[in-house]
Amino acid sequence: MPEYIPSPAKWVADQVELYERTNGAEGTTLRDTGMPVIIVTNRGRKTGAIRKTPLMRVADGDNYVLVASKGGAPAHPVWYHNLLADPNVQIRDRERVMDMRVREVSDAGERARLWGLAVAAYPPYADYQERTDRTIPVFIAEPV
Ligand code: F42
Repeated sequence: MPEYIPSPAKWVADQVELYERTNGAEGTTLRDTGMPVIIVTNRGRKTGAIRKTPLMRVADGDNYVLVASKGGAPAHPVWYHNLLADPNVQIRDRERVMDMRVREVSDAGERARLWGLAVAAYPPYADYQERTDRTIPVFIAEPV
């Protein structure tokens, strides 16, 4: 069984720990914003290790929209490359853990619709996109 390597960012690793330990009863929002968070379990593309990445919860029916914003940083988050290498993930949404498959959204119309859902769920995404000239990647995660 591959090992789980926690995020080097303590606040992130701590949120994952609290979220999972309480089976989604606690740690389910972005700090005190009240905005819901999911956890995407993905496979490290170099280490093969289990990585757990909290993201804002953006639902599209039974699907989830995953936004590789990283606060508008100049480079994509590392998990972006993990998802491209292995699209099979698990998503925890509070007490529910679901096997999902992700694909990066490239169709302009689909991306515009999903970006609209993302910004509605978490308005700072719009500021993040302003902050960087990279196009923030969007994935759709669909139940397998
Ligand atoms: N990040 C977002 O991009 N979008 C969000 O909506 C979002 C919401 C959110 C809510 C709560 C919370 O606690 C965090 C949130 N984050 C959000 C932050 C998110 O969880 C990630 O921390 C952030 O996006 C950065 O992702 P990252 O994958 O770049 O993380 C870095 C810091 C990291 O973990 N680096 C590891 C390291 O050791 O430096 C390596 C991780 C890794 O996957 N390594 C791969 C492997 O093989 O194991 C190798 C990958 C490679 O190609 O090098």
